[in-house]
Amino acid sequence: MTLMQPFKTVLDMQTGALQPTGPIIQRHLSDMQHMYLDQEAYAQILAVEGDRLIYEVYQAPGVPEVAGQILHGTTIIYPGCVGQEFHMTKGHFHAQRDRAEVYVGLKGEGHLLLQTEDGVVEDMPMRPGTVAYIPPLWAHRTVNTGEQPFSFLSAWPGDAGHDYGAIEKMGFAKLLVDQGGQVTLVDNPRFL
Ligand code: M6P
Ligand code: ZN
Repeated sequence: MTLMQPFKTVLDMQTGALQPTGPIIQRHLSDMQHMYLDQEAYAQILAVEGDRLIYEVYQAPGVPEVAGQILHGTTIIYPGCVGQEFHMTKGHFHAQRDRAEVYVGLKGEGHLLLQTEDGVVEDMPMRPGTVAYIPPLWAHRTVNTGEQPFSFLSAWPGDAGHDYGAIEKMGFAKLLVDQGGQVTLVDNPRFL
């Protein structure tokens, strides 16, 4: 391994942005076409309002994606729903299944959904100060269940990689929906 310079970034606690940052990933509604259950609501939003920004990821710059390194950054999920389903990240397994991750809640209110390959789901509410441990073998998705942006810090092994395949096809076994103002976990009818 080559010697690398230590560095720091500054986290803006108000917005969740990192400074300086590496590339910023922005995911709009159209990047998540088949991920929301209510396809009519999806099409309606695109037609009437346009391609809304769902979430952004700021990744600390210059960390090589190799074993031994710790990739880290912040995610900001903007508030809102598609149909009844709250705004969320795509969600992924680590390509190397035996790699873990840590999330720290910064601002706003959300949930971390975790799921095994067998479809067992854990639902973990997250607030500022929540430190969530995502063990190896669990897929993970975050959901903004509040009315403000929900931001969190994450750190994961440099060689973990992202595997979106299974989640893109079937989603998670459970969905977080707004039922008359109540945050409710329901079965995903598309999950087989
Ligand atoms: C967190 C980390 C990142 C991930 C991001 C968005 O910041 O887990 O690795 O990329 O959330 O989640 P996704 O990649 O599932 O859209
Ligand atoms: Zn991850």
